[in-house]
Amino acid sequence: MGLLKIIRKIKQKEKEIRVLVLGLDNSGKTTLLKKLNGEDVLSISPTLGFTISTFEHNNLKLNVWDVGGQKSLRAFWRNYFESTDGLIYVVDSSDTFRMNDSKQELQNLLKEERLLGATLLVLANKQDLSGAVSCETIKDLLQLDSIKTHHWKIVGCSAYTGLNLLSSIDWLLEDISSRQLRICCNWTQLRPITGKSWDAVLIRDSISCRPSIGS
Ligand SMILES: Nc1nc2c(ncn2[C@@H]2O[C@H](COP(=O)(O)OP(=O)(O)OP(=O)(O)O)[C@@H](O)[C@H]2O)c(=O)[nH]1
Ligand SMILES: [Mg+2]
Repeated sequence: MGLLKIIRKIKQKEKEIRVLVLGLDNSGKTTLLKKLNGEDVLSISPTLGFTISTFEHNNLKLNVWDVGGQKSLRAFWRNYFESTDGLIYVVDSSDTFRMNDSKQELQNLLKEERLLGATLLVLANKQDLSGAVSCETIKDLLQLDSIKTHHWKIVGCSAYTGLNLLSSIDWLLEDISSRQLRICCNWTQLRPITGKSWDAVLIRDSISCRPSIGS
């Protein structure tokens, strides 16, 4: 069995992947989650608190937290950081006026200790609009190249048409899985368990990335 398959199996049994979706209000967070869930995307109201959705994707169970992005609500984002495996940061690619605010909010998030282990996927949403700036431009405006603390990727997408939504989630999950695999490799290198096969080591120790005390 491939190692990623093993991790997926363990994840299914022991822990679901937790994904936090943040970004300024009106960036399209709720719309893109509804699109992924096959729901109607034309009657969506601003999120005033948060919504949790559960998805099955590539045999993994995702708990996705969609938190309202209005300015008055951003102070509450920190209440959702704990145990986050992946952060999806959504940008309205047509909202050049607020791009600097978006950059500032993202930079604040990247300083958060509780998000340090999370993979970052930036979604440059609303690429279907004629006024949308390109993914490359948004990468520069948000200064993503300066990020050294997180694995990151930016993808241009459209919550309306579905462009690139699934493939970007694929990347996020692969990155989360492979990062956990790397951490678990480190554990096994640090504390080899004699007589145990890779599978046994992985199943016992990997996903929480904590050594099992006393073994
Ligand atoms: N053209 C276009 N409009 C979109 C797209 N995604 C979202 N919208 C529109 O953008 C507006 C805001 O979408 P929401 O999904 O409510 O945005 P949000 O980020 O959840 O906003 P908050 O809940 O307030 O944080 C709605 O009018 C959507 O129809 C897209 O890909 N293309
Ligand atoms: Mg919303």
